[in-house]
Order: sequence, then C-alpha cells, then structure tokens
Amino acid sequence: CNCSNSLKPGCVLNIFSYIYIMKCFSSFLRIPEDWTRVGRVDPAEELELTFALKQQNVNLLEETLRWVSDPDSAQYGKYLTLEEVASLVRPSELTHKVVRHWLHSHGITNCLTVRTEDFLQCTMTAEVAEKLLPGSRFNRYIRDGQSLVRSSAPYSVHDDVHQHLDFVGGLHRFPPKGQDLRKEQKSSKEGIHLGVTPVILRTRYNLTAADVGTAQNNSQAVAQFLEQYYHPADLAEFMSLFGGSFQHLSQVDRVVGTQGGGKAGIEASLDIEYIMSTGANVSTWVFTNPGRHESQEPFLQWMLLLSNMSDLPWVHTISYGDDEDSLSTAYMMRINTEFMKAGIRGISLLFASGDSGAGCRHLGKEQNSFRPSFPASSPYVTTVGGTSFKNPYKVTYEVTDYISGGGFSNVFKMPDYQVSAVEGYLKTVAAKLPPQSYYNVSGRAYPDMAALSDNYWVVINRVPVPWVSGTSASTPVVGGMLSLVNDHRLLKGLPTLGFLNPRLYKLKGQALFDVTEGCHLGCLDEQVQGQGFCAAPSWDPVTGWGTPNYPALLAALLSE
Ligand SMILES: *[C@@H]1O[C@H](CO)[C@@H](O)[C@H](O)[C@H]1NC(C)=O
Ligand SMILES: *[C@@H]1O[C@H](CO)[C@@H](O)[C@H](O)[C@H]1NC(C)=O
Ligand SMILES: *[C@@H]1O[C@H](CO)[C@@H](O)[C@H](O)[C@H]1NC(C)=O
Ligand SMILES: *[C@@H]1O[C@H](CO)[C@@H](O)[C@H](O)[C@H]1NC(C)=O
Ligand SMILES: CC(=O)N[C@H]1CO[C@H](CO)[C@@H](O)[C@@H]1O
Repeated sequence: CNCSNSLKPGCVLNIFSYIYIMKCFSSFLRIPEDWTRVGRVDPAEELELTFALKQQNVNLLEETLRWVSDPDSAQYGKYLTLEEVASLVRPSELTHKVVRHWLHSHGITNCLTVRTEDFLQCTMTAEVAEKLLPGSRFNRYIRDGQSLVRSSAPYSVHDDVHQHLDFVGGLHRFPPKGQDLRKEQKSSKEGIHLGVTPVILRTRYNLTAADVGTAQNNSQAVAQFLEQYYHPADLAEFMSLFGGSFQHLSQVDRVVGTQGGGKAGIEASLDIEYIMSTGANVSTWVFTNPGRHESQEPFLQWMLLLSNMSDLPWVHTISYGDDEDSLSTAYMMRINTEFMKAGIRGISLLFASGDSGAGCRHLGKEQNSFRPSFPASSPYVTTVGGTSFKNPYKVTYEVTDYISGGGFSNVFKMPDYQVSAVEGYLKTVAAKLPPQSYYNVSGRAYPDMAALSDNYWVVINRVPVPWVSGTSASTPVVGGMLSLVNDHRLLKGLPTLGFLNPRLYKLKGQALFDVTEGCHLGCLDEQVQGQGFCAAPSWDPVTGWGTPNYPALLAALLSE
C-alpha cells in the first residue's frame, strides 16, 4: 500500500485505484494549516473511533425516499419509523461478524452501537488503534485553545474487513472553521440602522401574530458543533428585547448532549434565537456535541444520534460545512445515506449554503475553480442561501447577499427533481455564465431557497450585538417557517413535510419571492474577477427559488 506518499500535508492521493491486500482508507489526508501538531499521543491514551459499517439496500432506501417525498406519488408522506429504517439498512450478519471478529482479535470490546446497527463506536488506547489500523499515527493538534487527536498518516485495513466498512471516523477529519459569521458595519450614510430583528423578519415574510405553533407534538431543532453553546439567559433577554407582540417561547425544551461551559457562541445564539422567532411557540430542542473524547467528531456524533433516537424533532437546521474537496467521497456518500435515513422518517434537514459565494479553489498557476461545500451540496438536504434588503433602511424587496453560498457539486449527480429548473437557468443566463472550467454542470446545484442573511441583531453573553450576518442566519429563519407549516399539517392529521425538495421544485417558485438581482463571490482572478453566479428570474445557484412568502407557502404546502 503506497499511502506513505501522502504524508505531506496537502498531498492528495487516490488510493482506490490500487488493488492490494491491504487497502488504505483515507483517500484524502489534509491537515488544515490552522491546526498545529503538538506531538505524539501517549500510547495509553484512550481514543474513540467510529466504524461506519456497510449498509444493505441503500438503493431501495433512495428509491423509497423518492416516493415518500414526491407529492404526486401514492406513497407521499408514508414515512418509515426508525425500526423500519433499521430493518431496511441494517448491515448483514456477515458484516457484523467480520467487523466484530476483527475488533475482538485486537482486544476491542468496549463498543456502542445505534438502533440501525450500522455504526459502532469503540474505545481503545492509541497503541491498540495503531495496530488495528496499520499506518495510522496519532498526534495531538491544537487551534485557539482547542485540542484534538488525529492521525497524521493514512491508515489501511485488511481487504477482508475493508469491504464491510464505509469509513472509520475519528482519524482524519478536522472540524472546519465554521461559517465565518461576518460582523461588519456597512456604511450607514444616514446614520439610521435598520438591523434585522424577529419583527422585521415576520413583517417581510408576511407572518401575522396568529402565525405561531399550536400543535401538541410539533418540534424543531438546531444542532451545534465546534464548541458553540447558547445561554438560556441570552435567549430570554433576546425575546424580551425583540420578541414583539407575537406569542413565543423563551426557553429551549430539551438539550440533547452536554452543553459545555464558558462563553456563549455567536453562532449558537443566532440559530436558537431566530428559529424560535419564525417558528414561534414551537417546542425547540438543541443538539450539542462538545465531544467527550479528543478523537470524537461532533458532526458524526450528531448523525449517530439521529440513528439512535426514535422520537426526533421534525425540522433540523444546521450551519456547518466543509469544502467538498477536503473530504473523501466515501465519507460524503455515507453521510448522504444518513440524510436519506432522516428524510424517509419525515424529518427535514436544512443546511446553510455557506458564506463564500461560489468559493474558490486554486488548482495551479492562474488556474482556479469554484469550490462547492458539503453538506450544502447533498441532494438530500434543503440548502438555504442568503439575501439582503435592497434598501438597508427599509423593509423593501430582497437582492442577493454577495456571500450567499451556491454552485454545483463535483461529487453528487444532479437529482431529477431539479433538472428542468437548473437547465432553465443555464439557458436563460447562458451568455453571462462563468467559464465552464469553474464548475460542473452535471452536479447537484444549490441552494434551494433563501432568506435574509444580513445585519441581524443577536443577544450574546447578555449583550445585544448588531451587524451579525451569514447564511447561518437565514437557515433557522426558513426552518422556523417550515415548522409552522408542519404545525398546520399535524393539526389536519397530515404527515410532516419531510424531505422538502421534490415538492419545493414542483412549486416552480410559486409562494416564494423571486430574487433576481445581484451576484455572489467567486475567484479573484482575471477570468471571473471575483464573481461567481448571478441571480436570475426563477431558480438560480445564488438564492435558489427565492425567499418564503409565508401565507402563500403555507397554502401551497398544506394540501395532501
Ligand atoms: C444508543 O442508545 C442506546 C440506548 O437506547 C445506548 O445504549 C447506546 O449506547 C446508544 N449508542 C450510542 C452510540 O451512543
Ligand atoms: C402555544 O402552543 C401550545 C401547545 O404547545 C398551545 O397549547 C398554545 O395554545 C399555543 N399558543 C398560542 C397563542 O397559540
Ligand atoms: C462532475 O460531477 C460528476 C457527478 O455529478 C462527477 O462524476 C465528475 O467527476 C465531476 N467532474 C469533476 C471534474 O469533478
Ligand atoms: C409579503 O406580501 C407583500 C404584499 O402582498 C408582497 O409584496 C411581498 O412580496 C410578500 N413578501 C414576500 C417575501 O414574498
Ligand atoms: C419530537 C417530540 O416533540 N416528541 C414528543 C411527542 O409527544 C410525546 C408525548 O407528549 C413526547 O414524549 C415526545 O417527546
């Protein structure tokens, strides 16, 4: 196995083109520059590794998800329970036997599983881990006071076991920086600042005081990673300052996971304060994952929780993402399957589209391409972009927020539900498209929709803070409104919205405000001069179909 080539940080090696008895796993090994290696870990140090076991019937899962999410299908809304999902995807007896035997033969017996039996999470010492996964070398890395343990080298797994695993978590992936929430003061020529508050959002999206949740078993959630915590006191203060005259809750109903101590994070505060402003009076949960072990990956941990809880909120909003090119295809494919497992249960997953527009990747001298972000680029989540008010001093119409993430995946094929929308866009703007070498027209295009992402007020550590911006803001805003739609559906005895995209694209923009002005960021080079794609009538890879006009959207999504 020739993995040692990739020991240099930044070196990318596609090992699946070799057939050897031992197979290397991480086709990508990139240690982000902002993490510093401190040294080797003590051989006796405990690590926690996550083994993603090969599932069964993934094609059937995908097909079934298509049926249950298509409003024109007789199967629409016939969601599966967690038990039913488990019996569909549960790994074969052989897979279990081979993997367990392999672990036992290294003395590893301290493993937890999930209800779908497709993940194993095992604790072992670094010494044992390095024997189990030849090639791996565990080191400690630090960044801004955060410390974690990862392998500096690729690992291999014997071929007999390799074919039963999708990946091993806890070795290579570093947490991304998080969506950099901008905090900047835009020129305020008239000295009047109209920051976005719940009242502004509710006015813009046409929510009345009566548009609040009332159903007993409706609920929504935000998931936090990267050492982000919210403070209950901040939420209470936010609601008392900005809660206006609509009925809302000022407390989270359930925190899943352990909230860390210390200061509140701006990201966590933003998410929770705003999902509870549009999804007002809807029971709200927070999933929080500081990581019990330095080897744990919080995002993966959250995915495991979804497979281990039968009773989950219906809408989850997540502001988290990584460059597609920094992750292995095997990992993204498997996480995508995890999203399908949620969708088929009637759960809606909303991801922020990112804050770097089309992004930019330097491929070589004067050679660049756009840089898609995952999970935003997954075909099985609803991705939310960002807008600004055309006139920042008035609640007028919206234009593109130039940071709004969008573009085309290089990993996931374009799903059927969006083919005609994307073709329409490519045709309409053909003359003004960036050069084809910058993006991949056959990939999943995103975002799907958008909302305001500029100039929010947030209360953090008891202080109201203005000028907070990013698609991390627009995502919970849309999530809260989908929760209100679910609320009406539940009251009528209808199934929840689940995976929304097939239905959303069939609306062809009906019930949404079509954002048609402005372009987002791209590469700063001669060919594209800092510009990615531009908004256009109907769907576009900057703001998707546009922003929600709540009463119209409710009407459109309330039948069946
Ligand atoms: C999943 O939940 C069960 C209890 O329902 C628990 O025993 C198990 O440890 C959980 N798995 C993980 C990975 O936390
Ligand atoms: C808020 O939700 C609860 C159910 O969780 C409901 O009983 C109550 O009527 C709702 N409040 C309003 C003003 O609709
Ligand atoms: C373009 O995307 C397709 C899948 O949508 C993929 O198979 C192909 O490798 C991608 N091309 C590049 C250059 O990344
Ligand atoms: C809200 O309603 C007004 C009046 O009908 C309309 O002009 C506006 O576009 C609506 N908002 C959105 C986001 O569609
Ligand atoms: C997801 C959710 O909120 N589920 C709740 C539905 O109602 C039952 C009974 O009140 C609760 O136990 C669940 O937590």
